[in-house]
Amino acid sequence: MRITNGIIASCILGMISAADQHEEMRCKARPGCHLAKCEPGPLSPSLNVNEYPVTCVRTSAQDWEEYKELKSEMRIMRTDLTSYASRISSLENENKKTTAEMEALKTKLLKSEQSNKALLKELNALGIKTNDLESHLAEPNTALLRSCEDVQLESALARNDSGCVFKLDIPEVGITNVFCDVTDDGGNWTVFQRRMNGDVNFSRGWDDYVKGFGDLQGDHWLGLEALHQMTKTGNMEMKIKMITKNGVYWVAKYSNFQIGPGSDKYRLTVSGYSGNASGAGLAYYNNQQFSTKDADHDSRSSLNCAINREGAWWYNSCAWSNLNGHFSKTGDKGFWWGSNSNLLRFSEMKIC
Ligand SMILES: [Ca+2]
Repeated sequence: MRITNGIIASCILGMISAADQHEEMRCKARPGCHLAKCEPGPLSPSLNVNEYPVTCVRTSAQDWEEYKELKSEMRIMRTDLTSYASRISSLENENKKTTAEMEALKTKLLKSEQSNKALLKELNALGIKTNDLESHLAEPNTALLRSCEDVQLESALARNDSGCVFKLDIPEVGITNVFCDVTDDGGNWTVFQRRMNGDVNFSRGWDDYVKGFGDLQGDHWLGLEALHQMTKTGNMEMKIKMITKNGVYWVAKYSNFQIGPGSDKYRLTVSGYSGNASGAGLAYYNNQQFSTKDADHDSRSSLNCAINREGAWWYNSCAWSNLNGHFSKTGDKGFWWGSNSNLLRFSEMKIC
């Protein structure tokens, strides 16, 4: 009987057992028998190995040689498999080590990135400080002055016949350009209101009057917050220069002028009048809050004085003066002082 490759394969697979080896050995002892049958029958500890029931299969010498050759290859493959398994185990260990090293590197990288961000932030802060210093050096004595009383003409940003534009550092407001009148009445006055040509619209809401608006060398309003910050310590004079529609010069000067905080709607405190201006002046508005067309803080409950008088002011109930009122280039109506019949063509309010 010629064994097939399938049988040989089965034998190879089973050849690892001691029983198979014994069977093969016994078969070899028999003449003409080259290969033991793969299944020798039940093993019994009581039997000597030579007494195992064995069925020998006669096969050709060629098949026997092929069988032995396959058996040899199988041993080699086993050795290879063992070697591969060892190699795989080694690679797995290396992989674990590499993974651990990568995790450590990731942690280092993360720390490094955080450190870089902090450094970048510091560098940016240093860059900003450097820019500030360079800016200050380029414009000496401009960024650290608190009021027009401290300014020097050579540090003016712009100038005209009556004064100059300077850069002041107003507390809580910051760097602000203001117009300083350096010619009038011996003092360096900070101008906070001017009407001279009607080029700037003064019919504005609360936010604009708080922040300020206009052209510093022309019509403008400096801003209620700046006024509060510059007058909150007291001892401030305030002067108003006016020119009537008929060309008469008026001056209204107050020895005490102070504007309250935003939380109190920039309430006016004013006293100590002197001057030649007609009418009741600012006394009527002493202790009044500021009102605009969108923020009614006046004493007239039946209407909004700012809308009714087309202005923004420390309205009482309502007004004897209205310097932020409508500017009429034709002169038919306008901003006025003391009475609405006293129309003006120029006004300038300033503190010192
Ligand atoms: Ca009202």
